[in-house]
Amino acid sequence: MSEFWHDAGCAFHPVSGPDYLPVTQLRQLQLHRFQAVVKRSYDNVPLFRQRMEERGITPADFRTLEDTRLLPFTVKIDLRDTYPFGLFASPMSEIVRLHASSGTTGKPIVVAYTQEDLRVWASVMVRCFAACGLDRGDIIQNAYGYGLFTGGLGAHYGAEALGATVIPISGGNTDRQIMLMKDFGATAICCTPSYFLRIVERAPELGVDLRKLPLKAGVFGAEPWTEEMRKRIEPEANIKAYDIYGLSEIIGPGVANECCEQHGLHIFEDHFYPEIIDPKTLEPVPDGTEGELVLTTLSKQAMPMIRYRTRDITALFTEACPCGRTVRRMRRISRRSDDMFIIRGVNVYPSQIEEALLAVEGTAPHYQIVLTNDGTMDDVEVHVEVTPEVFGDTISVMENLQKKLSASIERIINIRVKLRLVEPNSIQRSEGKAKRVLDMRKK
Ligand code: DLL
Repeated sequence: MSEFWHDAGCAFHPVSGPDYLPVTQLRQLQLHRFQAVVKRSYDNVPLFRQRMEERGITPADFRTLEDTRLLPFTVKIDLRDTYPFGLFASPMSEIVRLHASSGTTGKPIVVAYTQEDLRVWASVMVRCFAACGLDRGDIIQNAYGYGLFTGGLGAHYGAEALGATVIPISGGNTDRQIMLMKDFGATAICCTPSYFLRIVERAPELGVDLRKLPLKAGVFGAEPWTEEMRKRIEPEANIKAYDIYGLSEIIGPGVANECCEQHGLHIFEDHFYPEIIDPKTLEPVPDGTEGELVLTTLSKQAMPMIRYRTRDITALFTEACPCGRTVRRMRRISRRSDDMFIIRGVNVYPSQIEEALLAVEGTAPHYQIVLTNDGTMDDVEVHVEVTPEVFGDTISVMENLQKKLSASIERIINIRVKLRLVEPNSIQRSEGKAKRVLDMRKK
């Protein structure tokens, strides 16, 4: 990689490659790949063929990228209905890897990869790491879970393809993470932002000052996190915290990543075609407008996905990025449309609560939102940990903090919610995706 790189001010950038294609060339490539993926799906996946036939369309009808709109959306239920292998477009003899993501109910959803899919996956992960300023010579501690979850192996093969040294530690065993990070001199860590918080919290207890280690970057994703969280994390470990996005149905991690600007995630558009739709009308919205991200895979062989509704809410940027990449950026995913809960008629997202809590000094970034129902109405109580200093302070300091937090939440969501300050370390820590909402409502 190194020969393509130059110092562009804020970090090192590769100056050639698919992230930097002239836009017209990129659109041509997308169209060419889109046509191939439609044909592959039509020829090999009964569900996609049936849906095209119902609309009286064939692969020959796709002449421009806007023609994606001729196709119906694919949703998670389609993966459940065709469980386990019904959406595969390659014979099993060509499939070399399966992953699965556990849903909240019943069977997981299954995804498949050919050799070529794995090569593409590693290549998009290389682009993620490169965007975080990482290269050969870096030591990447991979604390995403290995196994059926795509995070571990996805980041692993990307880091190896980059030429970096991987520490394949997987998630959990925090004391060991900290010991190896120090002893091996890890320069980057990959994990969920909530798990990194656990590491940040534990390190001083073991006498380790993360700020003094060689660690310089965190590649954090797999769950929503906020700008406020970034502001808390970065100084604690003296690192740059980058956002990485992806989902199993599309490939796993590596769909989009922040660059050194840390302002929006570049989507690797030569492999994933993004659209933003209004989740109510299902119509595309203009660039810059918030809506649900819909993705079409442009090169996946084993399991192409056509107009997959991610449920993730974002917006595409309209302006070019100063880093020089031509692939478009999306705003960080702060929420999923199905994470929303309604309290007294108001739509609330966990990320809004996080933003409100972290805006106030004296709280630890650990919180949980507990939903209850007394038989007539839904109610919410926010539990938030206070720092040990505040916890040991007088009642009036605690009351004052409680008031400030309630006011901060009210400012953002316009309703007053119950808030409970809880003692340090009382909210369960996660090793993977954090469980922010505890739904105790009777179904
Ligand atoms: O979480 C893949 C991944 C692994 C991404 C490691 C990044 C790092 P799934 O388990 O299928 O795949 O979950 C996908 O997680 O639809 C989002 O709702 C959420 N998500 C993933 N990355 C982010 C992010 C992996 N950076 C679902 N910000 C997605 C917000 C994210 N949400």
